[in-house]
Amino acid sequence: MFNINGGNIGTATLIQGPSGVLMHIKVEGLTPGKHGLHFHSHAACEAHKGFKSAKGHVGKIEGAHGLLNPKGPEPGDIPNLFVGKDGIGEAEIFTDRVSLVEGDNNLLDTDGSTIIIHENADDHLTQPIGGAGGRVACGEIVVL
Ligand SMILES: [Cu+2]
Repeated sequence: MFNINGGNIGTATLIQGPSGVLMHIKVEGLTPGKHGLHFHSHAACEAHKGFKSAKGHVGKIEGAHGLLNPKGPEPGDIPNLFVGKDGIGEAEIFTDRVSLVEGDNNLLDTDGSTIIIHENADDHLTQPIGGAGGRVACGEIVVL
């Protein structure tokens, strides 16, 4: 995971299980509090472009963003990351709405995918990104 200055702030590891993807993320140097966390649809982390080239959420559906949205959620929606006073954020998150294998919402499809950490909390309801604000960190999802 890289911040907007290109600095390496940590790692996210994803594992495909029998019914979904388990992610462990640990990052540092973020502002304390909740940060929106999503899977975005293109494997491109360009800090000088504000990580905009990562494009929108995986499986974007207009009006359907948010884990608490009756029309949602979008496949790329996952819970917020909590960052402590020490600037460290760590979480284990499971979702069955994306995968690392062939099929719908495959994070390893031809244009790849990214994990984006946003500036503010995702309220899981406001369109289009839960009021989460700018993109502060980005990680391309790759096979190691
Ligand atoms: Cu996002």
